[in-house]
Amino acid sequence: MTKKVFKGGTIVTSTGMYKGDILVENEKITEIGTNFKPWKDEEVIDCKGKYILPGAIDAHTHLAMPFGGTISTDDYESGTRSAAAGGTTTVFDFIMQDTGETFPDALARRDAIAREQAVVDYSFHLGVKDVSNGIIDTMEDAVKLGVPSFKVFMVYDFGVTDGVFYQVLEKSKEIGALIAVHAENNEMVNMFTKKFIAEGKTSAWYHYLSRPEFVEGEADKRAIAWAKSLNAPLYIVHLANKEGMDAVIQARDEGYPIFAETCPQYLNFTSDVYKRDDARNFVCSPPIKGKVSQDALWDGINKGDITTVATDHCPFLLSEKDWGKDNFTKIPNGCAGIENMYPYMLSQANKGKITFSKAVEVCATNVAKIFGLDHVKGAIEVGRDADIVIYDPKKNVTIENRNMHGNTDHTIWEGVKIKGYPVATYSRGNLIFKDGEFFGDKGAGKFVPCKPIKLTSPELY
Ligand code: DUC
Ligand code: ZN
Ligand code: ZN
Repeated sequence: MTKKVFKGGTIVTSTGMYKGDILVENEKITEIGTNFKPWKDEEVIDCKGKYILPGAIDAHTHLAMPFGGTISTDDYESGTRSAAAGGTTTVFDFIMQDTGETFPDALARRDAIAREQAVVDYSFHLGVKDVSNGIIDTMEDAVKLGVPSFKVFMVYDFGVTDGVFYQVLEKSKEIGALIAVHAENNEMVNMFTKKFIAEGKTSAWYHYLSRPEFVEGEADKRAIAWAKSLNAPLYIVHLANKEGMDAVIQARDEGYPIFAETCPQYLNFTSDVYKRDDARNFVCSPPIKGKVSQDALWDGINKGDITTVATDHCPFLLSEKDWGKDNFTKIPNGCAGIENMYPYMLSQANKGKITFSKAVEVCATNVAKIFGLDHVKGAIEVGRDADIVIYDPKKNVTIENRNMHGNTDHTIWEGVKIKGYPVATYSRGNLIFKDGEFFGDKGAGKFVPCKPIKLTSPELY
């Protein structure tokens, strides 16, 4: 690869912004300085007036996932292409373990597909379904293979019992793993759902009402209580409610290694969307909550109590969403977001809601730290992969699905105005996206093995 120099831009880190030139050789950042003089064989990329950011790391996606009677619309190719177009250069996908399957087997099964398709680098979390017959011990083998994070669901037919959740939390401490949890109270969801359907209350508004704020908050508190009792680290995915946020803050103030992720859909929309004609397109779980929760999430981001922002990207086609137009239980749960997260968070920075450094911290740097890939990803630093995004703070974009790069036929982000936009994306120094055009290659993305995870305090070193 020719040497590349990114010249004259403003580099954004999780702690500040400064003017600097970046030298990239053999896929890595090898030097950062000022006023680099021309060598003779390098390509110079003029970044004057632009910001240079680390590519985002989306810690939460469901690509080609069998769910809700179908398969989520984006596979590893279209999902990672869409990611690249929005400045995301590493994607974590959730692997759903089959019953009886060991964790290394589940990993091999999905990696065989991702390896052929991904256009940006990727890693995995392993979804836990079955730990019987010694399968729990194979968690350690997955850690050794570079996948030290596991997810348990407290809801859905593939959710685990409280006992299994506790067992894997206990195991995680021993083997250097982190347990992520989808926290909602399953019994309550089932009870409300049955009641509303019996009463003929079938619109998408009742999806929201069947999972009211406390249904998530109560489950967050239970999950935190178990993690605290073991002093095990815990990562709450897609936190959307204030009660849970308060419980996370309290646990962190007490010194426990409890971490929370939220998603852009919870930051930009409120439960009012479930009253719209297209409400079913917003159906995801946990559902989008009210304004009080939304404010608490922004506050959590600004105060550092929310550690990461990720998408929960899990799109379905309009025709599939329509299955539930007369019965909310038939709507496949999930929305697209992989291309929108970084532009949205950076736009919020550009509008003054957060700092640019905060956007970089929660979308890239913290994700790399928490999941054990900060030796290669998550920051513009010498020695790390040259996953670089050039951002134009003056380019304004109104999101339209026809300009997105995934396989989905609609987006909940349609019409949302974004102030400033990523204009070029480099994956390990290779240009893969520029000014609306995609240049990446199917299969060019590589699996990134993560280091074992030992989080003993709420601080990320
Ligand atoms: N929630 C969703 O909305 N989709 C995918 C899985 C999940 O937990
Ligand atoms: Zn979930
Ligand atoms: Zn999810």
